[in-house]
Amino acid sequence: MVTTPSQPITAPRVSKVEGLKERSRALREPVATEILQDTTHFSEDAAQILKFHGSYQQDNRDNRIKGQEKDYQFMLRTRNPGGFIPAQLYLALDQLSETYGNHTLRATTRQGFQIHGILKRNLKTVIAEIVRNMGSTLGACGDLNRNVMAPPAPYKNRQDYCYAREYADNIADLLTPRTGAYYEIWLDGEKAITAEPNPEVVAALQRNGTGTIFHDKEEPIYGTYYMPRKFKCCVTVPGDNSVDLFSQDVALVVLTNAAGELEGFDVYAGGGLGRTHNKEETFVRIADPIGYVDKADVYDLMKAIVATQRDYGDRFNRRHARMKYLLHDWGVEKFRAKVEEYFGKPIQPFRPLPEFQYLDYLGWHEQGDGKLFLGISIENGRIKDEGSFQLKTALREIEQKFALPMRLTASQNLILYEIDPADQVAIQAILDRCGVQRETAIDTLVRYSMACPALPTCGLAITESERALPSILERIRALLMKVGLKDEHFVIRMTGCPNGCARPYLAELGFVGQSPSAYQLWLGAAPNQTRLSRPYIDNMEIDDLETTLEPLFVYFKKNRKKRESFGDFCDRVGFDTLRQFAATYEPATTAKRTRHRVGVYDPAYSKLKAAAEQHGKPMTALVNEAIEAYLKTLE
Ligand code: SRM
Ligand code: SF4
Repeated sequence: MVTTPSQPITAPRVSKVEGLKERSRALREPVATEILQDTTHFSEDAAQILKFHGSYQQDNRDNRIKGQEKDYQFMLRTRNPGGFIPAQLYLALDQLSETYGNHTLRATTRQGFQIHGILKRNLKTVIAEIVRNMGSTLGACGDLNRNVMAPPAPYKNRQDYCYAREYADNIADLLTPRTGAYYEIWLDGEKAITAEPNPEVVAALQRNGTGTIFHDKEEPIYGTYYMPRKFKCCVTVPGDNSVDLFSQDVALVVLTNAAGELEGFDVYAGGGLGRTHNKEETFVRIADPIGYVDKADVYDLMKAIVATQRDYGDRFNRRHARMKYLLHDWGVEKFRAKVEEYFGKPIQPFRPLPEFQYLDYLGWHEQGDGKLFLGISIENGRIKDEGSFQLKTALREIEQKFALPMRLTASQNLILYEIDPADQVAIQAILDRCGVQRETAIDTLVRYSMACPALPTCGLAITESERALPSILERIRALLMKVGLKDEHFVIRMTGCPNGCARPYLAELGFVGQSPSAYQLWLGAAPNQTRLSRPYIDNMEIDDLETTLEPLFVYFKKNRKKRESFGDFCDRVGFDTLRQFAATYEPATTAKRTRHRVGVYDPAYSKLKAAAEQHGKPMTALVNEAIEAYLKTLE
């Protein structure tokens, strides 16, 4: 029996950000006033509201000098459901990053692009240019629904994939902020040319149901206060976990009938990875199965879930304001019952699903209609030109010549599609000439790794991440060689703080910034990202990487089951066993411990990189040769 929603409890006190949202006049102020001022940066209050427009105020932390003004700059993030980037938008972003940014583009872990390094005086030009080129940054950050993810594979002959992309677009439309502030501030009121919204979405927006819609003309779903915190969704298909669905606030799984027609969706809710060191009220959580919904009801169910979090999410403690805490505090049954009150009917039982797989879609594939698609690996998502590696130039040349649509992936890579088979050789030749490695040549540790940006742009970073991971992966590969696991690979992810932007808690080996030169080590997640990892070491100095990991790898080699992955193994044997073995472990060879510094400034790393370029060899090949030469000296 479903009742109408009870009145949400009004929090006696709310956080400062709630007041800012209320006074912002639907996200207009103080941004509208301060953008006109000739200053290098916004006030703190305006910077909070600016996030809803897709921009973060940052400073280059490498340039901080005590007593001097910070080197202020802005990060802009695009919002493109399912990672879709038309060729025209890509070329515009490429040009904007050259003219106004730091000459790089960064593919994010939620299928968006970021430009870093924009000055305040150029922010309006850059946003306006993005919108005029079919893009948007509205709602890419802030307390509302973020970029909606979907599998990036552009299959044309798989109806389920087509539905996943279509519904990701529609849910993004449903939950887009309606305020006119964005166009008033950045385009002087000029309206963007966008595709007509889906009529079912328009109808859903007008249907009040049982309290899901506010009587607020400007923001019918969000109302004056928007959401208590960020909100994240994805739509995927059975078996495809290219979107890390268990980390999402809401994940929908497309279910089709035998004829391939859409029937409805399985629904998961309550995932989230952000946490704070030493704050026990914050923790990582994977999404729970909530139930099944028919396709006709999916928008109403999404509205009901959003309304539940909107009205009952914690508006006082922002650390505790994500929907995962509501699920944790209430339990699934109570959460489901509250959602049903808004939904107006019972949610149907969850339908069984096959096992999920992690898929990265790198390399050449048929897209199902005679055309091809190509997945290109972007190390840590950074599209740049550096020495003989000219990925940015290659993509520009390809887009100028072939105007291919693009889909960004949730693992910071990209897919070019609609490729005429006659153009395959020419496209591959551009990539080869520009030093972009084919997926088969990439070290598998690199292929399955991710790092967040961290220093120098992220204001919350405690340690290096993007700049440190390449040298750390080299060291791990060398260690695997040493213990006789030369071809082994597993998912490694690193973040510069516990917020978890590169989803390290779903990696088999996760590094989480703990103090300037130390990381927490998380182990035991499933290789298909369906189980969380757990903290194995709280504070590992990066110098101790080899001494920490070597016993684990040796024990893994000796005791793993056939084809058991590192994450599954650590989970199965348990951390007590691993710790016991590590405590008594004597390295077979007494390899001298070397001092390592974190990041691109690591002298050993820079030397190796220069040698690799000079000899035209991958860095791993040089490391392997050096290890083999060293081992020979011991024989
Ligand atoms: Fe994130 C904050 C970068 C995906 C959890 N994230 C930030 C900020 C904006 C730092 C800040 O608040 O000042 C980072 C900007 C760094 C920079 O210099 O660019 C930042 N987050 C990123 C990106 C670019 C990382 C990347 O390697 O690609 C990702 C952008 C995705 C996008 O296109 O929208 C990114 N962030 C994530 C994810 C992964 C995901 O969404 O799938 C998470 C964990 C999942 C989750 O939300 O539970 C994530 N970011 C956070 C949090 C912790 C939120 C929480 O629940 O406590 C923060 C801090 C905050 O919100 O207070 C944060
Ligand atoms: Fe910044 Fe932390 Fe996110 Fe890395 S994980 S980008 S350091 S907030």
